Parts: sequence; structure tokens; C-alpha cells
Amino acid sequence: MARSNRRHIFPLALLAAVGASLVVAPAAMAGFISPEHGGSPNADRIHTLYMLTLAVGIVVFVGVEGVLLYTLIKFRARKGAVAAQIHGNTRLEIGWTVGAAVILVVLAVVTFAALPGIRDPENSDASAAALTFPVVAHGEKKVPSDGRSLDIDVTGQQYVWRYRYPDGDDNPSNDAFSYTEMVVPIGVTVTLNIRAIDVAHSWWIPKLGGKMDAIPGYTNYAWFKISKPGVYRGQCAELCGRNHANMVAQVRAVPPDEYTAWIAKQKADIAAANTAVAASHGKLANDPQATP
Ligand SMILES: [Cu+2]
Repeated sequence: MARSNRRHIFPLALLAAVGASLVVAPAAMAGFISPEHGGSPNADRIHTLYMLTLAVGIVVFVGVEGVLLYTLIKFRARKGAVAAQIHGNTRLEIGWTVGAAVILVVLAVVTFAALPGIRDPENSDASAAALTFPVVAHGEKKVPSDGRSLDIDVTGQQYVWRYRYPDGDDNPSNDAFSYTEMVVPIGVTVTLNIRAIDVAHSWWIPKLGGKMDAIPGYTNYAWFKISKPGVYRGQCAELCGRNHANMVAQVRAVPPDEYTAWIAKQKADIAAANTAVAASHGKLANDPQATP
């Protein structure tokens, strides 16, 4: 009797451990089972789809494993037991085939219904409309239905991200730009044109939506809209060389007036740096001792 009790301890302990880990899983696994979210509505919709699929998966898992465990215990080997000879069960087999098909159809319908909300940019908040510019949809590029957004170029290169901010005129050479940290206003829909100039990279700030490849020779598109100020971190998500791990990115969302001030300062700093470079080039050109 004592021996058979001990024999049961291990499987019971294992069951308890699995049960306990399922209970603490949601907290411990946040951002693991489903990507991080909470920064932009498209990221939240991706999260909802993940959780819905996960819930269906858990129901199927518990059902299948439950029947399996029940059967293992109820029909375990006993002295003198004779196995029943069963020749299939048509109703049961049709049932689980149709059941699996119905689950797939439901998941497919829900996914296709949610896709436009993930793919198509929303309109900016009315209060932040002054910071948006007209954008044109073409090919794969989707734009908000009011035809306006803050359209930022994202360029990946070994091993840094560069961002160019539109200012409303047609001259890209006088636009503000920055590296690594992108600054954006809250309440504004930001559409991204994602490119690479050397090898393949991948743009991904998990809380702001799905990842998007940055491929030389192509332009890919993504969008986000942030409602609360904060810093949203990410990292190049495509192995792009030996310093790939250092190719970090972050988006800092600030109130609109702070954004306007930041752009102005960035432009002034860039102009001052260009002037300083031109001056030192001039000095070099006039210095007979300088070696080129
Ligand atoms: Cu990279």
C-alpha cells in the first residue's frame, strides 16, 4: 500500500507543477506568448487575435489531454483484463473532423475580419491634425481615410536606424532627421516608409505593431498611432551582421508642442553642424601643411 502511494506521488507532483505554471503563466509569459502591445491600436488588435487563438488552443488542449488522462487511468492494465475489440466509430470520427474544420473556419473568419484594422492606418486625432501632411496611397501603401499622416522615412543601415521627418515642403534635403531615436507627437497617425541601403534589416517596435522587413531596393510600409507619451523600445529583428545586436531603435512619443520644438531644435543643430563642417573643410583647403 505504502509503495503504491509513493508511485503516485511523482505524476501528481508533475500535474501540480503544470497546473501551477499555467496559473502564473499570464504574468510570466507576457510578451512571450503574444508580442508586447499597448502602444498603438494595431498592436492591440494583433494581441487580441493572439489571445483568441490561444483561448481556442487551450480549450482543445485541455479537452484532448483530459480525455487522454481519463482513458489512461480508467482503462489501465489490470490482471486478467481482456481488451475490447473496437472497429471504429463513424459518428465520432465525423464529429471530430467537422469540429476541427469549424474551429479553423471560425479562426480564419475572425482573422480576416481583424486584418483591415491591423493593416489600414487610422485617422489622426483632430487636435493633432496640424502636424499631419497629405499622403497618397499607392500599391501596398495604405493611408488614413482622411488622406493625411505624418509620413516618416525609416532607413536601415549597418548598424543604425535613420529617420527623416517631413515638414510639408517638397524639398527632402532640408528635413529634420535623427538616428536611433524617433520622436513623434501623440495622437498623430505616423505612416512609415521602410527601406535599407545595404543588407536586409527588420523594423520592429513590438508595442507599436507587427515587424516589417527593411529590404534594399524595396519600400515597405507600416503605421502606428500613440496615445500616451512614453518611450517604446525595439531592435532590428533581422540578423544583419556582426553588430546586429547593437542596432536598437526607440520611439519617443511627446505632446504635439514638444514635437514641434524638437523638430525646430533638430533642424537648427543640423544646420549648425553643416556650417561647422563647411568651415573646417575651408580651413583644410587653405592650409598648405594639411594632408588630404
Ligand atoms: Cu539590422
